[in-house]
Parts: sequence; C-alpha cells; structure tokens
Amino acid sequence: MVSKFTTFYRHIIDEERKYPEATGQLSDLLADIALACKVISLEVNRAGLIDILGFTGEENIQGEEVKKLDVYANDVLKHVMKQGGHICAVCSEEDVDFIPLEEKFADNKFLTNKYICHFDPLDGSSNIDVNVSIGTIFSVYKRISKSGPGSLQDCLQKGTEQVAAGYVIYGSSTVLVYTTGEGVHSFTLDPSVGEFLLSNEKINIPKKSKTYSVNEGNFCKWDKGMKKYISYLKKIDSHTGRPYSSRYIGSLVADFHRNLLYGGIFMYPSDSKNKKGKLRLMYEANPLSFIVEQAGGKSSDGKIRILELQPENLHQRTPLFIGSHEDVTLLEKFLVEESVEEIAQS
Ligand code: FDP
Repeated sequence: MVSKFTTFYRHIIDEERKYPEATGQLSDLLADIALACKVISLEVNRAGLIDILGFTGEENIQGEEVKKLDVYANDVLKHVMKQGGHICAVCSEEDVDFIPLEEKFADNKFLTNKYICHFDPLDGSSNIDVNVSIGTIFSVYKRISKSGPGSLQDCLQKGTEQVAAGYVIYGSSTVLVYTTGEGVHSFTLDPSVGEFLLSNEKINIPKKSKTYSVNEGNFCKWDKGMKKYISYLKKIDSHTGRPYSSRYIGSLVADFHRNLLYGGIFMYPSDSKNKKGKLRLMYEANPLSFIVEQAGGKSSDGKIRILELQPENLHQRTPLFIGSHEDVTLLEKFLVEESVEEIAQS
C-alpha cells in the first residue's frame, strides 16, 4: 500500500533527479506515452457504448471515419510520439516497417531525438470485442546512430539495451506499470482527475508460484519436454505445491500482470505448427522481460535469456516463458535436459 499521493509524472521526475546529467527527455517521453494511453483508455471504455467495434472505414454519426480500436490506438501513439520530438524512429506491431522521424529541436543542442520507441498498441486484440482486459506495451531504447532520422539498426537492438519499458492494462481500472531499470512501479488511473497515481512501488514477483498460464489447447502440438512439464504441474505433491492452478485469459498483458502480482509462469512455446512460437520479440517479449527481471523474475525462450536474443527483424517471433524465477528455471530443465524422467516422476 502506498500512502503518498504521487502522480506518474512526479515519480519519473523524482527518479530523473537522481541523475544530474539527465536532460528530462526520457521523462517527457514517458509522460507522452502515458498521455496517449489515457486517450486510448477513454476510447476502450467507450467502445461498448459507441458502435465502433469491428467497423473500420465506416462513418459515425458525426460523419467521421470510424476506426477499429487497434488502428485507433496505433494512430494515437504515433501522433503523440511525433509531436513530442524525442524519438528518431517509432516501431509498431501494427506497421510493417519502422517510421523514421525528423529532429524537432534541431536548434537546441540539449534536446535531440535520441530515443526509439516500440509499441504493441493494443495487445490481446482477439479480446477487444468481448470486454476482456487488453493493453498497450511499450519499450524505449537509445539510438545508436548520431543524428537525423533513425535507422533499422537503431530499431533492432537487444532487449538488454532498453532504457525503459512498461504496459498499460485496460481492465476493471486502467493501470500503468513501468521500469527504467530501478524497480517496477504501478500507477492506477484516477479518471476523475485524469492522473495515474502511484499504487504499488518496487513490485516483487513471488520467487515460486502455484499458477501456470498457457493455451493448453495446443498440447498435442508441443514437444516432449513441454508436455512433461505441464503433466508434472498437474500431479499432486504438497511438498512442491502441486497441482498448480491454471489461469489463461489469452491477453498477454492481463496474464502477465496477474502473474507479476500473485506469482505464476506464462508460457507460449514453439509447437509443430509455429516453430518460432507466436509472440513478438520486440513488441511483447522484450519489454515484459525487462519488467519481470526488474521485479526479480525470469524470462527465457527455453534456452536463452530473452533480453540477450539478437533481433534480426522487427516482427520476429520467439517462444516465451516468463514469470516466477524458480518456475522458469525448472521449465528450462524440462525443455533442455535429455533426461527429465527423474523430475517428471517426482
Ligand atoms: P491476440 O492473438 O488476441 O492478439 O500476441 C497476441 C496475443 O493475443 C497475446 O496477447 C496472447 O497472450 C496470445 O496472443 C493468445 O494467443 P492464443 O489465442 O493462441 O492463445
């Protein structure tokens, strides 16, 4: 519980003051993202009232073109990013290519477009029309190139290079979770004042959990190790807290958020159909991995730490195992080791 009345902007400014050399640009950028997400939140909340779901291209009663929510969210984020002037490129899960941006403050040597932003504007899109929690995921990198619009090389950096990451979940309330590498903090939107207020500081994910999240309908497509791990979690053993409970919303942000607070392991493995898994490295896996590690958890593609994967293209997919540290470590053993019979039998 937090007794202080701290807004998101106050929090990032306080963090920034710990670094005398900071120009304030990252704080401004994060504040811009929060602003865009407030606008998206409003539209998500209104989605059931106004008839905008699933009707891209049609006109509403004001004669304006109606957009699907994911298209709308993408447009809002890009618009706010362009206006802010702190980034040299924006990459979105909704767009095929990255969008290079010109310098806005070319005459000010202290303000440059030195950052890159990656967005999944509306994650969990298959849940949009049925009132299930969805979210926006973001991550921020520093550019590698010196000046001008950003390049593909700027956009394809390893997850270890992220300077900030977070997500906003549009659920029973709108919650923003972020890290700049100094712990994970969450803020709840108070719609009456229009501010994100600090609700949870320095979040720690439980080291071991009793919950797994996976689309078990894919069971027959998984490899042996994955099948054995899930079967292991379902066996009764009070010593190791089994059987685990199963919780799967099918909205990554929502599943991740629950596991972050209560403990859990989220899995989207590769399978016989999707050899590289389903989720996107740059837009989903990297930001959530930065957050989970900052909260004391772990994230892996089954063998390698997600943050150390070298991206080769913007929409690259990866298997993802993310959550409580001990659970991800045990899962890796099932996937990697030749002989898992011993653990599986125990
Ligand atoms: P969605 O297809 O609804 O957009 O990455 C997208 C994602 O949702 C994640 O949010 C979610 O965890 C996952 O895909 C769900 O995939 P399955 O429907 O295959 O379980």
